[in-house]
Amino acid sequence: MGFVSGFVAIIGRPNAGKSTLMNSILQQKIAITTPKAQTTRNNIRGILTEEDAQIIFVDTPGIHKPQHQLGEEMVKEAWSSLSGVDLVYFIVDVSKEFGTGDEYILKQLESKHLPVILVLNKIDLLTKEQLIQYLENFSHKFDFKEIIPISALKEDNIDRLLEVTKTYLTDTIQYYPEGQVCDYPEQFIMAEIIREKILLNTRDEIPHSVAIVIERIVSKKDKTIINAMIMVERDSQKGIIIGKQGAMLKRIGMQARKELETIVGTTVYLELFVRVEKDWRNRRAKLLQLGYIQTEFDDE
Ligand SMILES: Nc1nc2c(ncn2[C@@H]2O[C@H](COP(=O)(O)OP(=O)(O)OP(=O)(O)O)[C@@H](O)[C@H]2O)c(=O)[nH]1
Ligand SMILES: [Mg+2]
Repeated sequence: MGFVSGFVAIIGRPNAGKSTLMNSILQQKIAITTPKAQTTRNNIRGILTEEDAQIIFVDTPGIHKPQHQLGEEMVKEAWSSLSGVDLVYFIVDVSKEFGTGDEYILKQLESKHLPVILVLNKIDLLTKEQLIQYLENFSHKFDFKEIIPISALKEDNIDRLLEVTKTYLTDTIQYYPEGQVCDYPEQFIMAEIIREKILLNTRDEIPHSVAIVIERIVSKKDKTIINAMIMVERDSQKGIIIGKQGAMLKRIGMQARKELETIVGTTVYLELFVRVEKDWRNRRAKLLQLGYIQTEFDDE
């Protein structure tokens, strides 16, 4: 077989392991991952280039019932990933029961007429018998082209998934230059890394109420100065993010700085400040500013 290429959308409920799978395929952290649902907010392309193939994976926000405009945009974004793709991975967390959320996604997928691979993720959490039971309950729910059990976290059976994926690709164009692994600017990943540290250190409503704006990056030979604004929805949230005598903000800043240093390759001076933007998740102008709505005109 010669060189093949194509696009694969990774679709599923929040927390199924979509971003973990993408990172594990690319052997690099492209997307942030956390135990909190609704971590990913944008479609993110990850590009795998091998001698015989280039596969462009689209990691997407988890499909859920939206509670505000941000959620609506995220779900819209996830579905928009399907336009033009050659293949869909429908990824489920086998440690969770098949639910109405999955049922809803499958119903929507029916109308798309795309080949779908059922990716059973987190098999490290089940015994063989449990997995077989799960399969029996699930496999007849849709005309899946293939069913592939994996562990995205433990990197189990990923090569098999890729091997099968290549058989569904028919293009021969190399879409991206060799060496390019993702499609977003460095500023985006900087903001995401800071958001990840906040998600990992906070709970309840806070993770969902936070957005990051990179306000300034100054690159010098041996240091990078990054100013970032943490947007929250209420004064009380601001207080929690800052913490007692600034302890929480300090911890978030330290964790983010460490990781930022590994990607920019210099010492990083990270200056964080917190601003309250009341109810930003329901304000169109804010969502546009934050890049959660691409443009005024991109609704297919
Ligand atoms: N045990 C186990 N945990 C996993 C596996 N894959 C992902 N996880 C964990 O599941 C959680 C969610 O993973 P994510 O990759 O952020 O999930 P997601 O589908 O991208 O979630 P959203 O972006 O919120 O839609 C994280 O804590 C991961 O470490 C796996 O194969 N096994
Ligand atoms: Mg994700």
